[in-house]
Amino acid sequence: MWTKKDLQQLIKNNMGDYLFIVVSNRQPYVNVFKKGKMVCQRGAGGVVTALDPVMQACNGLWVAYGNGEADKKASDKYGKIKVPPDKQNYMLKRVWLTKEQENGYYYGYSNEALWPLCHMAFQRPIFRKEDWDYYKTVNEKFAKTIIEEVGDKKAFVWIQDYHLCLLPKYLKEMAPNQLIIAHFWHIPWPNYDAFRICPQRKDLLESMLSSDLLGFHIRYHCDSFLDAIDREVESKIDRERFSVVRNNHETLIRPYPISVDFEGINELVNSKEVAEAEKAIKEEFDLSGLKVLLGLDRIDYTKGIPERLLAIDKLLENHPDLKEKIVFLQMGELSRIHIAKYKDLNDEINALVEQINWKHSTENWKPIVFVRRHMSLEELLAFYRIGDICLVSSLHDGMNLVAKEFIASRTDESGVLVLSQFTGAARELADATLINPYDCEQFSEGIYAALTMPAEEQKKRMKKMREITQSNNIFRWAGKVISELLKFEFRE
Ligand code: GDG
Repeated sequence: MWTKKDLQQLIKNNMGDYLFIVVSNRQPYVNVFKKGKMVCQRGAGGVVTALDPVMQACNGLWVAYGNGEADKKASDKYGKIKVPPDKQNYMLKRVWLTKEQENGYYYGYSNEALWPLCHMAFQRPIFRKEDWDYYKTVNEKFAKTIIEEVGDKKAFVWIQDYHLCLLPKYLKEMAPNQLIIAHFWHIPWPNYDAFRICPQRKDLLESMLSSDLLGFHIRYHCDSFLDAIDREVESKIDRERFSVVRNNHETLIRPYPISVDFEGINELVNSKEVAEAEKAIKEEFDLSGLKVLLGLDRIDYTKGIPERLLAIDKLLENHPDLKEKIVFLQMGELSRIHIAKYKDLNDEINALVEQINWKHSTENWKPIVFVRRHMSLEELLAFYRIGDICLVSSLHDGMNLVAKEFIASRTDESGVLVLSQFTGAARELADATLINPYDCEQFSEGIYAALTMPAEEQKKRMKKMREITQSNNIFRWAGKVISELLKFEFRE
C-alpha cells in the first residue's frame, strides 16, 4: 500500500537535481482577509492532498492562478510566496490574470466550452472566438512563467486538467530538450461523436500529444482519446502499448484512478473535533430518529442534483410509509455562478425543493433539507458519518471523490453508497448500489433497496469497498504517475 512517506521517498531518491513543477489553475494555498487580517489557507481536494507533501519533499515549484483577494499583498514582486505558511519549504508562483482573461479563459473556454464538451450531460458547449483567444493567451502566459523559472535547468512538469490543454505545446516549443511533461485530465474524455463538434479539436489534440505522459481516470477515457487521435491527427497509434507516436515523439496514455487520503481520513474521523461537529449538525437539523440520506456536491449540472430530488419525490410517492422516517440532507456549494446555466440550475433546484417539500411534508416534518454552505474538513467528515446512505447521482463524472470520501469515513463499516453508473468511481466501487440517474423509477427503487438493506449485507459491501479505497489511495495515484514520469530520459 502506498503511503505519504513512500511518495516522498520516491521523489527524494529519484528526482536528483531536476526541478519538479506542478501546474494547475487552482492554487494549493490562497491568501484571504479574515476580520481584517491576512491569512493563508490550504486548498481542499485530492490534488493538493497528494502533491503538497511531494512538493515539500523536493522543494518543488507550484505554478497556479493567483485568485485570492490577498494574494498580491502576500507575494513578492515576482508573484512568489513560500508555502506552507509554517514550513515554507516549497515555492508557489502565482500567475496574475486580468478580469477579461479570467472571463475568457476560465469561465468562457474552460467552463462553457470544454466542460460541457467532455461531460455527456446534454448541455450545449459554447465556442466563442474571444474565449479561445483568451484561452491561448493565458496558456501561453503560464508557459512563459514556467520557462522563466526553469532557466537552463531540466525539469519534470506535471500539468493538471482541462484549463491548461495548450500548455504542453507551448512548453515544448519554448524548451524542447529541457522538459519532461505529464498531463492529467480530471474530467471524462468524450466519445468521438461528441468531441468532433469542437472547432479547435486539432489544436487541443496536437498540444496534448506534446506531453510525454497523458493520464485519465479510467481505461475507457484513454480509449476515447485514442479514437479522437485516430480520426484527427496523423500519427502511429499502438493500442497494445497505449502510445501515440507523432513527429518522432511518443506519448504514453495511461489510466490513473484518483482517490482520497484513506488513512488520513480514518485518523481524523475519530477525533474529538469531528465528534463535536457531528453533534452540532445533528442538533442543527434535528435529525434524531430519522434515517438520513446524504448528498454533497458543487452545484453543477453534471452532478444530477435535480434527478436526485425527483428520485426522492418518486420514493415518497411509491412508499408513503417512509414519511416522517427519512430525511434527505443535501449540502451544496455554489460554483461558477457567473455562468448563466449555473444560475438557472440553482433556481431550478430551489423550485424543486420547494415543490417536493410542499407535496410531501407533514405538520412536523419535511423530506428535504438543502443547505448551501462551505464546510470545514472536520464538518465534512462529520457529515459523512451522520448518514445512513450517501447519494451520488452524477450524469457523468471523471471519478467523483465524494463517493470515496464517504467510504473512507465509515470506519464502523455501516452505510450504503448509492452511486451513478456514469461516474469513474463506479468501476472500482462495484459493491455500491448502482443506479442510472436518468431512470427515475430505477433510481428511487435503488434508494429503497439501500434503505432496506440488512445490516450484514451493508457491512459486507462496505468492507470490500473500504479495502479497495484503502489500497487505491491518493498516494498510489500520485506515486504511479510520478514513477512513470521518472522513467523518461531527457533528450540531449
Ligand atoms: C473534478 C472531476 C474528479 C465539496 N463541498 C465541500 C467540500 N467539497 C469537496 C468534496 C470533494 C470535492 O469537493 C469534489 O470532488 P469531486 O470529485 O466530487 O468533483 P469535482 O469538483 O467536479 O472534481 C471529478 C475530481 O476532479 C478529481 O480528479 O473526481 O470527477 O469532476 O473532495 O469533499 N470540501 C469541503 N467543504 C465543502 O463544503 N471541505
